[in-house]
Amino acid sequence: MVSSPARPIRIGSRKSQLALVQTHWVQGELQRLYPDRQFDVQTMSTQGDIILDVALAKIGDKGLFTKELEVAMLAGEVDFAVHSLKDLPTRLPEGLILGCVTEREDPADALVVHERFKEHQLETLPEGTVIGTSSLRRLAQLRHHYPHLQFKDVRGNLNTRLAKLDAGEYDALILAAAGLQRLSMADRIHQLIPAEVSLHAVGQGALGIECRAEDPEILELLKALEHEPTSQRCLAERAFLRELEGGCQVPIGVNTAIADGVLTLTGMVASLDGQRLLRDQVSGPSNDPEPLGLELAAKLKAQGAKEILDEIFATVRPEA
Ligand code: DPM
Repeated sequence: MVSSPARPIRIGSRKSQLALVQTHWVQGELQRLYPDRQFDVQTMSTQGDIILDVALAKIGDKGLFTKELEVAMLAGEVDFAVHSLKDLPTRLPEGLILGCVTEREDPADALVVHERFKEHQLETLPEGTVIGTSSLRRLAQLRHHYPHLQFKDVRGNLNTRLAKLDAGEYDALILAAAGLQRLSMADRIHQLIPAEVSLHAVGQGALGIECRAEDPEILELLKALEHEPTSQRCLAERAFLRELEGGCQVPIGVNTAIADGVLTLTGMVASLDGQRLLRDQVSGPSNDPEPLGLELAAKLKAQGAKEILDEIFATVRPEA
């Protein structure tokens, strides 16, 4: 008997340029590794793509950029979905898991400036400079270090944001270096912001592939794209965020490094005005990353992190 040909594999993706670049990269890698299989991409819009006129922090954080893709996976319409790991909630719906984490790009935040500020660095920007960001994490940390700067919400994809900057609506933007790199716009990076000033978001710079928990065939295929050190770092970061009950829109930042089998996780929680900023660090074996996240969360809670976060939830999302 002739065995039936293997089914085509369907990859779910958002439609944004960045999402498509990321998904096509995954598709290309898998195609190269498994030349006999067929990989198709199916795109869909998510709430985060549709609601553009409301500040991100006000619409909550429960899978704004992932829900529609998750519904399609659970319905069996697509087999896995490629996300920017930082947009993937730390708690996934029943039946879905984080199947693979790919090698991380530089997770740092980057300063992008309008022409007229090209002689400046972050530390020399004058009083009243208007920085575009919708990230409470970037806002709180920059206010902490540079209280004389002004902040203004900015939404839309990277091209839209850069066009608004160039049109003069903002003096500068803070964006993830990784996103600019993936879109071949690394030349727009004016300065990489050091971790001492801005700790990056949990999972920033890595791709997370989400799939059905009970799909061994897909899980096996995805294993080939897993980058273990990135995965260990991101699992520690995600455990930290999960334990602090923070969704994607909270002033929580992290930094991780692995050396000689030891993972060091640095984390911070800040108030929106930047006046209170708690920061601490833990280290432990990199092959058991999640307890480190829990340990760091407990340390920051003991210093008042929960009170800071509760205040923010009450002011930013009174309905939550
Ligand atoms: C999340 C945040 C932002 C995105 C919040 C944060 C930035 C929003 C803004 C959770 N998702 O970082 O504190 O600055 O207004 C997003 C970007 C990328 C994935 C763009 C960016 C690309 C980098 C990556 C939006 N999601 O951060 O500049 O894949 O890590």
